[in-house]
Amino acid sequence: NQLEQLRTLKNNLTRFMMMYKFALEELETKIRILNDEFHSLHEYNPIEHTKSRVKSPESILRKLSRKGVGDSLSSIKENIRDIAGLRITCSFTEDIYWISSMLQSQEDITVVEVKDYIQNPKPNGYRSLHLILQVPVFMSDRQELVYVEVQIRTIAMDFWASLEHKIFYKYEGDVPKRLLDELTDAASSAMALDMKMEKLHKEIETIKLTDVTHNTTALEK
Ligand code: 0O2
Repeated sequence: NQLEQLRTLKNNLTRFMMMYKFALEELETKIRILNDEFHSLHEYNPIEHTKSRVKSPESILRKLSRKGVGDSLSSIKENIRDIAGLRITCSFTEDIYWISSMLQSQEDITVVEVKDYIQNPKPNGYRSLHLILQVPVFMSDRQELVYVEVQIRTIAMDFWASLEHKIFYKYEGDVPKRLLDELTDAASSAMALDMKMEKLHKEIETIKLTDVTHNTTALEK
């Protein structure tokens, strides 16, 4: 009957959305392990923070109609690959590539797509490394390969993207030219800051290494 059908639909939908939550939890654990291991070896955390979200049903529907694809669960699963989103904010640009390669080399992860907006920033100045991954999720009666979009950026890239996002929404996409120019200019400043911070960080690492070598040699004498 109709009530039974509704109940089945609700259960299917709940399980569908839960799959994305589980995939995010798995990835977050992987990231925490990498961060803790890195910290114990190098005495600093490459990851400042992570943030995950499951896309809202409204946003999924908007994207479906923008892409002009069907709204069955199998179509949503295949066509909307950022239902599960994980954003990783790092200290330095080189940490972004380290985390990305560590994730990509894990056996249970499939790399579907890599978009490098750091090597190739968007015309507005947006920079970030995007990975579309597939993560296996084991449930009581089946295994699902779940798409997750991972965005990896520095604090400066994240600062810029959050402000740009707010401005874009405030003006509903029709941002005045003066503000667009200022945003592009701010993106260059953010890039310059990233380069300067990374240079300083490398200098400090070299000094730390020289100190260790010096102390070890002194101990051996
Ligand atoms: P939200 O609310 O953050 O989820 P695709 O997913 O491949 O169909 P697209 O746009 O080609 O669509 O993917 P892309 O370029 O990888 O961008 C996807 C996400 O990256 C966006 O998600 C944003 O989070 C972020 N992003 C991309 N370009 C910009 C930008 O110019 N400014 C800012 N602030 N963020 C950007 P959503 O779904 O648009 O939004």
